[in-house]
Amino acid sequence: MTKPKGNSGNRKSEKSSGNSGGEVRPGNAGELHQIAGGKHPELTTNQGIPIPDNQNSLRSHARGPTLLEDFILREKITHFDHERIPERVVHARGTAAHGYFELTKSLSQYTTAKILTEVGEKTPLFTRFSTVAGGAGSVDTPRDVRGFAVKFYTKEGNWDLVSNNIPVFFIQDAMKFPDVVHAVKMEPDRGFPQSATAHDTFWDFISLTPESMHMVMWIMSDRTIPRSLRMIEGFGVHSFRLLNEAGDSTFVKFHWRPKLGMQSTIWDEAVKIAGADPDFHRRDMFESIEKGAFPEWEFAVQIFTQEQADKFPFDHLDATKLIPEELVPLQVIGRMVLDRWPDNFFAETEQVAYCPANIVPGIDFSNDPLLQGRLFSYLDTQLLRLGSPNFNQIPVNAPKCPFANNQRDGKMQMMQPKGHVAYEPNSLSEDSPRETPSHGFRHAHVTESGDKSRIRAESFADHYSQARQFYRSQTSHEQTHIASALVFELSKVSHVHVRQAMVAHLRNIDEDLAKRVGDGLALDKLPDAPAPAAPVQDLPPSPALQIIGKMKDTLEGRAIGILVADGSDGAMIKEAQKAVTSAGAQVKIVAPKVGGAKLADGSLLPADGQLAGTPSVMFDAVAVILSDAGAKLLVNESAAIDFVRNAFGHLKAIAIDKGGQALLDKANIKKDKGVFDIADIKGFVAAAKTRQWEREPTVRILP
Ligand code: HDE
Repeated sequence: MTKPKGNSGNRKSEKSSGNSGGEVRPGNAGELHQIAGGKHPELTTNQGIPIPDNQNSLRSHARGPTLLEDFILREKITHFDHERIPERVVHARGTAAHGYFELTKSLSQYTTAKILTEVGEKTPLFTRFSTVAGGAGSVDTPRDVRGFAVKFYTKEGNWDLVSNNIPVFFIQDAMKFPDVVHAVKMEPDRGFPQSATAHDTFWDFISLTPESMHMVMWIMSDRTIPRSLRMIEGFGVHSFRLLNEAGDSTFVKFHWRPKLGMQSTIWDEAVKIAGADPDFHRRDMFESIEKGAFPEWEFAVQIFTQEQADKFPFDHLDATKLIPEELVPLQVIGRMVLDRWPDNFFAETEQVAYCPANIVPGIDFSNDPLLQGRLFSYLDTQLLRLGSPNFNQIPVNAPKCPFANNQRDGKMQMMQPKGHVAYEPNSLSEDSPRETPSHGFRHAHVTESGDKSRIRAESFADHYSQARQFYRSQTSHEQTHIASALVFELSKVSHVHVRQAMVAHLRNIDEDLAKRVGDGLALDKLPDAPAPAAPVQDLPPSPALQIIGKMKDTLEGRAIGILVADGSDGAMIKEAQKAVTSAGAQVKIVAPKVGGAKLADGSLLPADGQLAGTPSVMFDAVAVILSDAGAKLLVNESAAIDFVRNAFGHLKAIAIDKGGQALLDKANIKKDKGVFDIADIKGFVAAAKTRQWEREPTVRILP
C-alpha cells in the first residue's frame, strides 16, 4: 500500500521549549492564542493529540469508505466549515493597520480627556479603512465612500472615532439607514450590481430623498475614487461635545488630513485598476508600511459654541451639513502614524468592532439624530457578527488599560474571574470593582424639553444650499468630473423618470450642471425643478472643498513606471530612476519578461512587473525607454500600446526616448505639454506631481 508523502511523520519536532510551536495556551483573553512556530512544531489536534498523517483520512482499506471514527478528519473539517462569520452589513471590505496618535496641542481648556490634553503622549490605535457597498470579496476601487474608523486605546478606555472620507451623509435620521443601504446594495431579485451606485434602486431612492443632494455632490466628485488610502481625508461627520473640568461643554467636529495630500484617480482608470489589481489600495497600504514609509494624517478639530452655532445658516446637528473651514477654521492638534501591519487579517481586521458609542470621559455626544441611531446599531450588529457579548475580549477589541466589572459568563467567555462575589455593592470582597464618582464618565449638562413626536426639525429643511456651495467651490475640472460621473451613473438607470427626477433636483443646485447632465443623457428638455422646502442660499465658495486645490506639490508616496525592453539604454534608465527617486517617488521597472530586460550594454535589468500584468494604471506617471530594438518589438504588443494610450488618456505625464516616440506614434498619440523628451527629466518630474488637466478635452467627450 502506498501513501502520498507529506510532511507528517517524516520530521521530528524541533520544539525546544515548552512555549514554542503550535501550542495552545489557555488563560485569560489576551493570552489565549496559538503561538506561531518557525521551527516546525508538532502538528496536533485542538485537544493536543499529535497528528501522525495530515494527508490521508482513516479508511477501512486503501480503496474503501472513510471511517466515522476518524476524529482527526472530523475535527479538521468541522473547524474549517465554521471558519466564516457574517460579513459586515456595510463596510464589509476593509484593510487596517496598527499605529499611534501623538497629541501636539492640548485642548485642556475644553476637555478633560487625557488623549486630548497630554501633549507628546503616544496612544496606540488600530485604523480600518473600508468601502461601503461591496461585499468583503469585492474590489478596492469602486466609486464609493471610504470608511475611516480609528480605535484609540487610551489610558481611560477605548475611544472609537468611526469616520468616513466625506464630511456629510445621505440621510438626516437613522430611521432611513436600512432604506439607503438596501437601495445601494445589490438589487434583491437579481443579486447585482456588486459595489456600485450606478443602478436603478440607488438613484430611485436618492431622487425621492432631497436631503441626499449634498452627499450626492460629494459622491459624484473624485473623492470617491481615491488614488490611495494614504491620500484621503477623514471626517467624524457629526458634532460631538467636549467637556472640561468645570463641566462646561463646547461642540467639536473631528478631521483627518493626509500628510501626502489628497489625490484621486480618473474614473476610467479606477475601473481598469479594478481589473488589473482588485487589491490596489490594500496592497499600497501594506507595501508602504513594509518599506517604512508610514502613512500619516494630521488630526484637526473645529471647535464652536452654542452661540456660534445659533448663527450658522444651517443646523450643525444635521449630518447632511458641514461647517466650512472658512467659518470655523481647523486647529491641528495631533497626528496619526500607521506603522505596523496586522499579524492576522481575520483576527484583527475582520474581528475589530468599532462603535461610535465608545467614548472616553471629556467627550460626549450631540443630539444629531443620525449619531443617536448609530449609538444603538454598532453593538447590535456586532453581537450578530462576532457571535457573543464577549467580543470585547478579542485582543484587537480589548482596552489596553485595566478594566473590571461584574459582567459574567456568556458564549466564548475567555476570562476566569476569581472570587466569591459578582455584584456591587457588596460587603464580602475588598477586591471587587467599585464605582469611581471622582473621575467616572460624565455627561454634559443639557436640559431637554418639548413634545414627544416623530418629527424632523424645520432647521433641517434646506437640502440644496450646501450642495450648491460644494459644486460651485470646485475647480472647473472637478465640476466637469461631477457632471461626467452623474451622466455615467444615470446612464446605468433604466427608468427614464428616475433620470429625469435627478436632473430636476440638479436644477436647484446649479442650472449649468443640470444642463450638462441633461444634455449628457440626451433629455429633450430639462424637467421642472421640485419646489425646495426652504429657500436655496448662495453660500460663499469654500476652496477647502476642492481636491485639486489641496493637492501637495510632491511626488512622495507616488509611483512611476518605466517601460523597458531588450536593447534599452541603461544610462538613460539610471538617470530617470535617480531623478524620480530623489523627488520621493518609487520607481518600478516594467518589461515584457519578469526576469528583466537585456540592456544595450549587455547587462540584465530585473523587472518589478511583467508588462501584461502591470499596466500604466498602477502608476502616477510613466517613462518609456525602449531604443530602436525595444520599439520594434513593442509596437506589435497591444499591452505596450495600451500602456501609453491609457497613461495619456488618464492625463499622466509621460517621458519618452526615441523608441518611446515610436510607441506613441503607433498609439496615435500627439505630443502635448505633458509629454517630455527623456532629456527633460526635470520637466517630467515636475509634471508628474499632478495630472495634465488641460489634456482632458482632447481625450474624451466631456459633458
Ligand atoms: Fe456606519 N455602520 N452607520 N456610518 N459605519 C457600520 O457597524 C450605521 C454612518 C461607518 O471598519 C456597521 O460593525 C447606521 C456614518 C464605518 O468596522 C453598522 C448609520 C458614518 C463603518 C453601521 C450609519 C459611518 C461603519 C456595520 C446611520 C461616518 C465600518 C458593521 C444612522 C461618520 C467600521 C459594523 C469598521 C459600520 C450602522 C452611518 C461610518 C451597521 C445605523 C454617518 C467607517 O452598525
